[in-house]
Amino acid sequence: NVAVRLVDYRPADFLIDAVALDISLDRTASKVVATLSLRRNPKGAPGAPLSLDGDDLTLVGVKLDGRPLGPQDYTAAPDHLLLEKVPDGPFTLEIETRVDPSANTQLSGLYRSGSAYCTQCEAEGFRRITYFLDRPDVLSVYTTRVEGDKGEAPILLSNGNPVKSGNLPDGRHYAVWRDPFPKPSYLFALVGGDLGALRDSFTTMSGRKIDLAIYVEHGKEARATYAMDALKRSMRWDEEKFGREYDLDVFNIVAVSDFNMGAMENKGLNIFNDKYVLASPETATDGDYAGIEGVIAHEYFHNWTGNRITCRDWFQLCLKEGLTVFRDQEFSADMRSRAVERIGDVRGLRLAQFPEDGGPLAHPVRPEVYHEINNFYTATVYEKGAEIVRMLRTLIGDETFRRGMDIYFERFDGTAATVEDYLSCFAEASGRDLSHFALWYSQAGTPILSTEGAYDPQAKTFSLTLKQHTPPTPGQSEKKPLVVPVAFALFGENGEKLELASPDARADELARGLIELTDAERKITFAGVASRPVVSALRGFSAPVRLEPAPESADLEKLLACDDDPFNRWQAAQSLALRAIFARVDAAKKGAQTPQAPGFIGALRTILAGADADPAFAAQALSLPSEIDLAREAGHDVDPDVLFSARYGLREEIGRALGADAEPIYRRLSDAGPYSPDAASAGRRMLKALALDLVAAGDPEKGSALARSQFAAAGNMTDRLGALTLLALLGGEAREAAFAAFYEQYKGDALVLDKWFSLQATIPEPATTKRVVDLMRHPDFSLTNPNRVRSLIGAFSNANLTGFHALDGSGYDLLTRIVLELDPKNPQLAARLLSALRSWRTLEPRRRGLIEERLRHIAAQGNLSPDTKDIATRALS
Ligand code: BAL
Ligand code: ZN
Repeated sequence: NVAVRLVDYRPADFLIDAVALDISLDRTASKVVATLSLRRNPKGAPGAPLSLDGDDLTLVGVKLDGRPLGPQDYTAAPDHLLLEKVPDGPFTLEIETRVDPSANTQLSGLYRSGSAYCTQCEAEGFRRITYFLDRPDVLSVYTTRVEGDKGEAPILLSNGNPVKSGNLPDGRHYAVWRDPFPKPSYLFALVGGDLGALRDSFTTMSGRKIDLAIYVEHGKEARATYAMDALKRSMRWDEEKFGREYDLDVFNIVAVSDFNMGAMENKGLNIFNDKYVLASPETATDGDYAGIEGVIAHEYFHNWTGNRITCRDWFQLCLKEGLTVFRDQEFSADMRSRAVERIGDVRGLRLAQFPEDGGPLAHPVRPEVYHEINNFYTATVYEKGAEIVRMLRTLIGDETFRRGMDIYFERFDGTAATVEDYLSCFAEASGRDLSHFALWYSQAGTPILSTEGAYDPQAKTFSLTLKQHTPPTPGQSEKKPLVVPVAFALFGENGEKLELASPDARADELARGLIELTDAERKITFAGVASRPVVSALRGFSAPVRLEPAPESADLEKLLACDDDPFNRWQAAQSLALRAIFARVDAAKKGAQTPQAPGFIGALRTILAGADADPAFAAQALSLPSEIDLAREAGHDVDPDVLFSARYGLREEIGRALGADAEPIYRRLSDAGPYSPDAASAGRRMLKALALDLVAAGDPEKGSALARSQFAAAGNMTDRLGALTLLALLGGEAREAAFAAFYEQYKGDALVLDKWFSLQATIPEPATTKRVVDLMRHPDFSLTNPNRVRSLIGAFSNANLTGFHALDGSGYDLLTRIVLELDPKNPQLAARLLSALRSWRTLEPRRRGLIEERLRHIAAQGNLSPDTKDIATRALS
């Protein structure tokens, strides 16, 4: 693939005002007739030929203003249709193509999932249905007639409102849909199938009644109840928080089981991976419920941030994705515990985005070049993109942020916008120059923030020096200081929060406890400080940076006890845990005696004692950083086995000390009533699982007995899977028996079986590679279903640090084999799996060498897809 560059952006030479699609569904030869109302774009190149995008298309015929064209009038290939001469005035072009949905294993364009027909057009799937100007800045009004067999596809859906439907000869029927809102082709969708529906309605703030439906496999309608509830809450929330009302008469969601992404925001017809729709207490965990709520909200919120205002080009992807992630995070924070939500979001950012930013795949939130756009649906664009929006709100304040959003909706509705357009609204609302802030969009890499305090007991002053620097990333060796909002507070000897007075900070900075660091360094001297204070910096994780080094342990223990910012209380516990684990790592490397961590364990005991006040928070604070967290924090020469031993050892030390305190908590929480997915109940279950883990860490036999009875008696999937997770770790006969029983119970349920595959793939022991290989031969394993592939291979390579990185290279061989086998079938999925190797340079030399060999082997394959080639090449760069 050639490089596409932001600087090369040019408006399209033609506009397509209206599209009339007539699609006749057939399993192997669906007929597509697209009638495009075209005219020259006044902003395009005068006299330019008409060049339409295609991908794997079979052309049947072309008509211009109703007149059939001959081959002398155009050049056609599977990937383009070129008309050198077209009228200067408006004209229509009718294009007939054939597509084979059954052969479409890429799951992009029109394909089959089970017995249903469905589409996925973002980013460039529409060109696999018809020739088109398949770019997000060409906005058209669509009318879609879908025709299908009445038995095979009684449900025929597309974007917009239903216009008419009727019967046809030969057992066929049709439906016509019209979407009055101009949209880019990537938002087109179509579904045909025999599906059940859960129906409801929503009355908007102006009193319009919207018909809602969620289409699922027959018999699973009840499992969409929670998704429907989340949808209605999302609709209300967007009205209340952003003044955004829904605009069509219907809103449809369809759940399919074969889907590359989580879900897709097609106008009025969201198509979802069924993982983010279907839930019942017996089949879904609390995490699944939270995921459904978040993704339903995310796709719904796209109606305004993404659909009504879309992106000018794919470089602006964060404009819709970062903003919409921010909106769904805020929604979940309002629906659940704000503090726990923030902790979860930051954990997610550190898990997925920090490694991206710190490795060879690093790219700015708004990239400047790509070879394959599908590889830029990344944690950087999404999650760091959301953090930028959050920082903007932090800097200008909630009210001004809302005013800026209002301006954005007002001014750019119906357009394809840019990051500059977006920022201009907030510059106007706040009166601030945001040009320096905008650097967050173009500079890659995670900044490192350090704080240094100096107390002067004579002068009663405390000087705080903040410094920032960003390590180089591929293609960006020189980094500039960014605008970093540092939320902070000082705590006195008795844990009291100090009033802030300093000539070195603006009054509003002192009043808000928010320092704006805009240079590489800033020193602020606070006056009237009676004793050496403790600094709580980066409260609420006010910027996506690494704070290094963490405060001294005594200060962390104090923050854990007195900080009124729950995020930083949690962070203090994490930092103490990291210190205790890395002390063990250092001792192991030197062959020294294993250090104990009495201070840390004392702090955990206090959290456990007060856990009832906020069980979800306590569970988060008591959870040790994962091995993946440890590898990231170590940053170089990572030996997964050493990290595993150190973490496991500390877990045992904590278990021996706190198991007796944890057991009564576990028993008390086991008496919960019927399952409810609400956040408070989920928090209690989270604490219960944590308490059980503590008991098992100190006394594995007792833990195993409790886990076995919980597994057998569980009334919901959260408890059952929690018990199975512990049994999987403890090993032995009990583990195998539990896995067998679980399979027997759920063998007909794909989403639950995904959990069964995943959990086995993440057992941290050398035999797991063989288990994964065996599971690939299991009758329920299939390379054609992305959820199944992710559940086994994705989980193994991303979430099993010791197993995947086994020193014999067997994990790397397995991934290489699967990526190469999958690549011709589903390149997006293959490329995504391969990106598990993105942090290879942080490993110790032997593993680094093994991975490099495999990456070079993959990159050298002659017929690699652009997707996989791009990841392999960049990973080696
Ligand atoms: N636009 C792709 C799926 C999503 O981010 O909502
Ligand atoms: Zn999105």
